[in-house]
Amino acid sequence: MNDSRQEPAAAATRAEREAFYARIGADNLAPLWEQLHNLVTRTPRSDCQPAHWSYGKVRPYLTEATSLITAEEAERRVLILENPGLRGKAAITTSLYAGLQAILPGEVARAHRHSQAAMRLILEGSGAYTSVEGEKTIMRRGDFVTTPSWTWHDHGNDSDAPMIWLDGLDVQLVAMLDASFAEASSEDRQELRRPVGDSLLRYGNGLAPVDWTPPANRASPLFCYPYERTRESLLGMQAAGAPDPHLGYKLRYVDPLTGGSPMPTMGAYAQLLPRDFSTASYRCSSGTVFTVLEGRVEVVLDDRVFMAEPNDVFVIPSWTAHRLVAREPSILFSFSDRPVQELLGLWRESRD
Ligand code: GTQ
Repeated sequence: MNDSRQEPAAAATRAEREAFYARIGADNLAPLWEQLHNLVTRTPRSDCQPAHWSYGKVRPYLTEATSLITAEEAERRVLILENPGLRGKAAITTSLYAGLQAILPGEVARAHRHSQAAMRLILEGSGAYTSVEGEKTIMRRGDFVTTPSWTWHDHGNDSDAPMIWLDGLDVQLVAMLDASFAEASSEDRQELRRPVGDSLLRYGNGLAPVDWTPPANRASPLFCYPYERTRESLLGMQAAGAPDPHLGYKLRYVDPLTGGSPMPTMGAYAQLLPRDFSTASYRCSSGTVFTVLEGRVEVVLDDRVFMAEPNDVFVIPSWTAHRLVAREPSILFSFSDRPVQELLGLWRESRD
C-alpha cells in the first residue's frame, strides 16, 4: 500500500499535539476536538447560579447608597444584582441584567435613551414617575413599567417617600450582539407631549388608534401595566378554575397590539400561587428572575431551599429544576429572555 500515508492521529503524543496547537494558535486557529463537547452540550450548562437576595438585607444598603451619591451624580442610583456565578459582569442571568434603583423625594434621574430595553417592577413607594417618549407614568407598588429600546426616559420622585424598583435590562444580550448605542438628552426632564395615562387609554382598553402602525423597536406602545389590573386578572383566574400543576395561575404581560411580549428581548410574567400550593417540578431553557409581590414562597431546588419574602429577588438558571411552595397566598413577578428563545426556535421546557 501507500507508505507515504500519514500516521493515524492516535500515534501522536500529547506533547506533539500541544506543540501543534501552539503553532496554529499563533495563526489564530484552534482545534475544535479539544472543546467540541463544551460548546455543544447535551443540555444547557450555565455559569449562572441560583441566587436569592433578601430585601431585608439589601434595603439598608440602598439607604446607605442614597447618602453616598445623589441620583443626579449617579445618573441612575442602582445596586446591581450580580449573579454569584457571573461576578463582575453586571449579569443576573447569562443574558440579562437586574438592579434595584432608589430615588428620593425631589430627585431626578435625567433623560437618556439606549438600545438596551428596560423594565421596572415597582417594589416600594408610590407616586414617583417615569416619563417615556414624552408621556409620564405615575408608578405604584406592583406596577410593571417598560422603557423599550431607544425610547427617551427619565425618572423623578415628586412624592414624599423614597421609591425603589427592580430594573431588568437586556444588557448582556445587546452586548453579545455589539449593538449598544446610547445618548444623553439635553434636558433633565423630558418635555411632556401627552397627558398622564394616555397610552393606557389608547392601547390598554382592547382598542387602538385606527391608523396604528408597528414601531421600529417592535415594542408595545403601552408603557404601564398597573398592578391592580394584573391582580384582578390573577384573582379572576383563580375563581374560575384549577391552577396549572407546574405554574399555578400564570399570565404573561403582552403587547396588546400584537399579542407578543411587551418588548422583543424580554418577557414578563405574573403568577398567583394559592396558599399551600406546591408546583410540580419544572424547568425551562430561559434563566428567570423572580420577585415576590405578595406572600411567602419556598423555592425548592435539588440541593437547596430558600424562603422568598415580599420584594426579595431570586434567580433560577436555565434548565434548573425547581418547585415553588406557597406558604401564604402569593403573587410573583418574573422576567426572562423567553421571547428571544421562542423567536429563534430555541425555547424548551420540561414538566418533570
Ligand atoms: O433607569 O435608565 O438599572 O439606563 C441600568 C441602566 C437603569 C435606567 C438601570 C439604566 C437604567
